Amino acid sequence: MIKIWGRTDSSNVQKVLWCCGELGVEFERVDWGGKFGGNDEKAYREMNPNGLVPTIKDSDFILWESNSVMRYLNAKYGAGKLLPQNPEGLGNANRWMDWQLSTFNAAIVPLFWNLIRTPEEKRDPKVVQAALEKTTRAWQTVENQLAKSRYLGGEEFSLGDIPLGVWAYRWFNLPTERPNFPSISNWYERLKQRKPYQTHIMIPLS
Ligand SMILES: N[C@@H](CCC(=O)N[C@@H](CS)C(=O)NCC(=O)O)C(=O)O
Repeated sequence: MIKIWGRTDSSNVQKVLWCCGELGVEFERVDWGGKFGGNDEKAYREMNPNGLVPTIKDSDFILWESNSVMRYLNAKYGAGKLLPQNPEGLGNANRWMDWQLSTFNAAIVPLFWNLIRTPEEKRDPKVVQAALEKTTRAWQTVENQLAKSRYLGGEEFSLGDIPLGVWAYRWFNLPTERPNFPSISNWYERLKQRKPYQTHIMIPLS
């Protein structure tokens, strides 16, 4: 059984938990990071020099970076079933995964932190407004893709949907106004039908 270090309200840990659910991979999870601490412990840093969550251990193999962890689990326990087999679909799925980490996160994280993890009196309205505008522009890019395909990697659900799918739940539950993105809404409705999404992602925001 694999071991996962990471708190359940971390978006990057949630990706791995959702992926395990899709693949039927059993795991033991330890609350780690955030209010649980542990990231600076020497033994943890030896596994993950970034001092971040998640980290996984599968027998003697240790891996960090949430998207890489999902690709590993899919290759080892899913025979690759959660990634498109055709090069174009694979390229698309990988692109949306990488884009979430490289671009989308920078837009939405300040919004999430201000609205969910900061007491109301300490929120910065300027940061909230700027982040909302940036996030809306980022979702528009996703909307344009989902107007052309049911899922981000093509017509079938894939790992390409997980990183942004985690944030879709958060976006639709943030206490803020949102423009209407019909294709994203339809995609989100489809994600909400998935059991691992219900279990690991649709939990109170914290
Ligand atoms: N690129 C890394 C980012 C990991 C990351 O930033 N994790 C955050 C939680 S989402 C973290 O460890 N924050 C400090 C903490 O939880 O103590 C990944 O995708 O795994």
